[in-house]
Parts: sequence; structure tokens; C-alpha cells
Amino acid sequence: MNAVVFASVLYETALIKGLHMKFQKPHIRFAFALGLFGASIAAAESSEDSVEMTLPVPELPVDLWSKQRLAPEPVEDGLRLRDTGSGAFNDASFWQIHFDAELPYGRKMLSFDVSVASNHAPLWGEQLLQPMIDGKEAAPALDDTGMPSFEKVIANDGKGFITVPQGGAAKTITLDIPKTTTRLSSFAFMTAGATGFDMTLSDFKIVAWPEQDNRVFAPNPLATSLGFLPGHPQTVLIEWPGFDPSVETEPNNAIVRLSGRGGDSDISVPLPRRLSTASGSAVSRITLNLDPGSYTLTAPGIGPKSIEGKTSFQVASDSSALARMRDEAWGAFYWITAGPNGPFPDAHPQDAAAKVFESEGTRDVSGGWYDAGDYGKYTVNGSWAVALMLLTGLNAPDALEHSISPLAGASDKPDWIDVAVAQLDWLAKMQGPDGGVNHKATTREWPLLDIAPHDDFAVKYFMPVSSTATADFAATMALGARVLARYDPARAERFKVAAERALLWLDANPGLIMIERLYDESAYGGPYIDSDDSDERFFALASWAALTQSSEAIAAAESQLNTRLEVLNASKNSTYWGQVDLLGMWALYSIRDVLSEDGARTVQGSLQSAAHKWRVLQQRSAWLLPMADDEGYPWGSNGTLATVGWHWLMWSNASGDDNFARAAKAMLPYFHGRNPLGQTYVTNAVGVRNPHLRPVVSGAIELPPGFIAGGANSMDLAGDPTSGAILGQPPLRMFVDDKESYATNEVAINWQSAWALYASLLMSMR
Ligand code: 9MR
Repeated sequence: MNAVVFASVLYETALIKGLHMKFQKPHIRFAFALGLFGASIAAAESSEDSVEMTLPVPELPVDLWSKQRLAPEPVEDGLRLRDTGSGAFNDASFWQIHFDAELPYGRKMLSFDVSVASNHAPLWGEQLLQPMIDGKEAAPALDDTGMPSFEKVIANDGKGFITVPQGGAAKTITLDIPKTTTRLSSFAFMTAGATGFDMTLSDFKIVAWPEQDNRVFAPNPLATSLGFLPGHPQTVLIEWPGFDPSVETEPNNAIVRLSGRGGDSDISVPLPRRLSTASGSAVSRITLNLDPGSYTLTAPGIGPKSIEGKTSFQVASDSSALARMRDEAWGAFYWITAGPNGPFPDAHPQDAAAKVFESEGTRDVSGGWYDAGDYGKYTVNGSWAVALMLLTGLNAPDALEHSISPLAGASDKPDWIDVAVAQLDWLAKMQGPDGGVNHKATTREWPLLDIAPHDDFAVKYFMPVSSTATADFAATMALGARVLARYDPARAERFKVAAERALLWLDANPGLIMIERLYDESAYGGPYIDSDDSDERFFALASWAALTQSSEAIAAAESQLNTRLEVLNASKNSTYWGQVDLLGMWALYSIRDVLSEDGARTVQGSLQSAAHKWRVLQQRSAWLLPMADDEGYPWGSNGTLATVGWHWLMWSNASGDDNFARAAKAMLPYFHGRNPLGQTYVTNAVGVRNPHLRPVVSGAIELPPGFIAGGANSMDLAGDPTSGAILGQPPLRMFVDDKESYATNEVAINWQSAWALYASLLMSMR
């Protein structure tokens, strides 16, 4: 069969079978893709029924781990990867080629030739590279008799490697691609250490045995694994895979069946008129009004290759599931508390004498929360996470009057204060002698993923001072001083002095001061880098005004209000660790009675406007999320969403407008499985099981309940080893519950804090 014949057979199938067209898409696209990518199909010599599709390398591979040592260059039919440094490169590097090719349904394999130059001397046995297809280690293809086409060598850590071809000749490698995979996103490879690394990969192609794709699709009704709570909207979403409203205009409605208490009933649901870009699918919405009980919703197949799909859910008679969600969300902080109050009291003794980078000195950086799945401590993010708690305590204190267990420390104060004080006491240690605050305290290299806290002895370094860290510190210390004034005046006074010293440093250093991305070629943990410190400086002034309430401090904060409101509008209310204007507004809201009339109006207007604009976005969103459908989802998108949920509830509480509480309630099921992956993003029995979290991966602790994973990330996969599996997917599908996936499945204090506070407010405003 030649290329033209193969393509036209599929095309005819599509045309003749009319309605089948949409279900034949993978085949059709395969045929079209050949034209697009300039690929060609030729009869395979090995087997009569196979077809070949050449895969031109579309671009040079990406240096996912930024080792910046090997350099790729194009060669005819492929690429060459050579060592540009001197001496042995006794390290791994990780490369990814994004092919994004449609594949036929049926048995198939990826084939390429590999050769090494004569001076390439492997350092790790005969290991050359670990092959990955779509983010998973690839297996050798099986030949016609079912035998693997080659043997991998298995390294100590279980990774399987292709070996170095002997004698200078190119070796053809064939890797299996599962029959049902109809899209090749990426081919990636980890290289093994070598002296004179010099490897060429060429002649990439797919060899396939296409088959008729007789798979059927079921609609995907999505409810909530938490159960619909009393007073919350009972909105079920239904995804219709294979239904493309731009191609199919009929039918207009589907009849879904609801069974449960009260018997069965049929409901007519309008089919969507457009696809959601965020999910790449057509989504219908049904809002029910059911009494407590168990229900099943069955959606019919739409089109000839579609069968029915169902989901079961509960309508709860009380809010106990929400109370549990809240308690587990807060309880999670214990498991990432460093020092004597946490679960690893003896771990990281080196933190008591962390080195000041590029100096002889040492300082204490013990205690506080680990930032995330790593053991680093970062001033910007550490401030953000505890500042959200303090702002809630100042503006909606009733929501935090609940107990927390396990608890970091114990005192006669409200439990949340104990949680926050553990972090504030650490934060105070980040300030240097001149009042400037170090950006982070981190290790030179990332600790291995399976290293337990008590086995991690890597030196922590106080990395340089930044103006964003100093301003966030000043804000958070000031808020801490205000909250603690009635519980612990001595500590509050210390925090006030620290805030004032940080403000004086900011006055003396009016321009942006930022740390470098790399020092001596190493990242020293996560960057938290920022190119603009004006929002952090505003947050500092606003919080100082909230603490002192002096007319001078109020005037200083108010003088920036109009600019900050413009920035908020221009950024569509961007609010995360790197953009803290809205937190400044909440700090000023806590003293609205002593602001000028104009100032109070601007503060309230900005809070109202953010809540309103997010609600408008939610009303337009197929997934009931406060994001534009074509916007993309950032790293930690669950935190972005939970932060909006927090803001809605805070503003609903402040303004008395229930519409915003309703918006926050309407979003909750998203986190509990009402998303395109059906994924519950919380670590619980039905949720995330493999978070990127070192204490768990190392086996130091069992997986605690209540952590929220970072979530869908379509903006920045930054070398995430699982990115090959999700690249090219619609944004809301770009998540994988894999311990390696730091860009989608990491826990982190900034999103944990927003999540816990969202839960507390939901519970108090039920
Ligand atoms: O949450 C951070 C995200 O906004 C950034 O895009 C990303 C890359 O710089 O880093 C995230 O923060 C990570 C930090 O750098 C190191 N500790 C884990 C954090 C969560 O993934």
C-alpha cells in the first residue's frame, strides 16, 4: 500500500460513513499529518501489512534539566548531541523532542538509528540513554514472533537504558507504542555519563500496522467525590467525547436518566454549542435540586460509536464532609513543619547553622514549614502562605475558630495562631543584620526525591537579600504583630521591630534588588524570582499602616492606591506569590474606618471588582472556574483557584453579598473530581495518591490526608520528567498523579494555605 492509497482509503471511509467522520479523526489526521509534516508512507520491507511514517525532527531537543553541557545540532535526518565541556561528563541530562504527531490505531513502533563517535567512552557500564515516549520509559518493540527487539540494561535505580552500539556502526532501535495510542507527543531521553559524549540519533519513523478503530466512547458525567453539600449548588457536568458541535448540529438535546431516591426520572439536557478550549471537549451542565441520598446519573451515547456513561454521587444531609476537608487541609501543615513541633524533630540539624552564601558566617534557619515537596525555605512564598492566614484572622476571625489536629506546637491560643507562629518564628530568622531579608535558604542541589528528612544532611545556604523578600517580610511581620498583639505582646513587639527594620532597608534601597537565577552554575532550589517589587512594597506599606494606624503610614499606603488599582485591573487581578496587591488591599480593608473616604472607597472598590470579574469569568466557563476558557492554567493552578475561592468568601463575608459565597461554593466540586480527568486533587482515599512530596516518597511517613496537589499546568513544565505525557493536551488535562511530576503534582504551602482558608470560610459561611 503506498502513501496516496493509504490516505485516500481512510478519507473515503470518513466520507462514506458520514456520521462516522468524527470518530475516524485519528485516521484522518494521520493522513493529513503526513502532508503537514512532510512525512511519507512507504511499504515496510519487514512485514506486508505495515506502513511507515517518517518523523522529521521538528526542532532541536530541549535541555529539560538545563545542564548546559551537551549541545544539540541538526544533522541530516536527525540530530547530534555532543559534549562541549572538558573532562568527563559524569552526570545525567534530559532531552525532549516534541513530535506531536497523530498516529494510526493499531500495533506500531517508533524506530530510529543510534550511533556514537569513536571517542565516546561511557562511564556507567554500557549505558547510553534511557528512552521515554510520552513521559514514560519506553519498552523494546516486539518482533513478529513476540520477542523483544533488543535488551535494555537496568541501572541500580531501576531505569532501563539502551546500550552503546559497538564497533562504530549505527544500530536501529525500535520501541513499542501501545495500540490505542493515537498521538505521539514526545520522545525524550536521559543520557548516561560519558567522556567525549558524542551521539547521533537519526531516521526517526513510525512503523505501524493500522487497524479499524472499533473503540466506543462513553459520555463522562462528572459530579463530586465530596458529595453535594447542603446549600451548595448541585451542578453535574457532562463531557461528550467525540461530539464536536462545529461538525454535528444534531441532536440538540440528550435525555439523561437520574436514579435514586424517588425512583427514576428523565431530564432533557441541551447539548453544547461549542467546545471548551480548556478541556478540548463539549460540556453540558445540569443543576439538580435533590434531597439527601445516593444517586446515579446515566448519560446516553451520542452518535454511532458512543455508548452510555454514568456516575454516582451523594447529596449530603449535613456538612460533615466539608468539616473533614477543612480539618485535613489544616492538619496537613503539621507534616511539613520542620523542627521540634513537626513530625521529624531531629531532622535537618544543619539548619541551626546554615551558611551565609559567600561568607564565613552561619545563621539559624531552623523551624517553619518546608516550602513544598522539597526541604527549601523561601521568604517570598513563606510570607505569602502565612500572610493569607493573618489577613483572614484580621478580617474574618470567626472562620478560624476551629481546632486543628495534628497541631504544630500547643498553647492556650487559637489553634491557627499556633500554626502561623511556627512559620512566623522561622520567618524572623530570614532577616540579616542590616534589616534586608535573604531571599531563600536552600541547598545547592535538589535533594533526591526519595530522601527522608532525617537523611538529608545537605548544607543550607542563606542566599542573597532581595527587595521582594524584604518587602513581603515587612508586610507579614507587621500583620503578625497586629494579630499577636492580644495573644502574645512580647512576640508581637519583636515582629514589629523586625518589620520596621525591613522598611528602613527598603527606604535605603529604593530600586529592585533581585537574586540571580544561578550561582556557580547551580540553581540553589526554586527561584521565586520577580522583575517587579512595587506590589510587594505596597503590601509592606499597607500592612505597616494596618499595624500602626498612624496618619503618616496611612498616607504613605494611600498614595499608592490608584496605581495599584490600575495594576490590578491590567493584570486581571493576578494574585499569587509574585503579585500581592490584593493582599495589600485586604490589609487596608482591616483599617477601613480610619482610612480617608477616598482611600476606603478605592480599597473596597478593588476588592469588589476582583470578586465581580472572577465571577463573570466563572459564569462563562464550561467548568465553572474563574478563568477565561482560552487562558491556560499556571503552575499551581489549584492554588490560583483556591485563592479566588478565598477572596470570594472573604468579600462575601465583608460585603454581605451572598452571590460571591455562591460562586465559591459552585467551584468546590472542581477539586473533587468535577474536571476533565475526573481527578480528586486532594490526598484522600479517592484522590491524589502519589504527590511530589519527599517525606512520603522516602517512606518516612504514610501519605497524610488533606494535601492539595498543584494541579493542571499548561504554562510551564520546566523540565518535569512526566511532561512528555501531557504536553500538547488541552490545559485542564495537563496533570498527572505521578510522584515525579513537580510541575503538576507537588504540594506547596502557598496553595495549601489558600485551600485550608477556603475550606474554613466555606464551613463558617454554610
Ligand atoms: O509555585 C512556583 C511556580 O509559580 C513557579 O512557576 C515554579 C517555577 O519557578 O516554582 C514554583 O515553586 C516551587 C519552588 O520553586 C520550589 N519549591 C516547590 C515549589 C512548588 O512547586
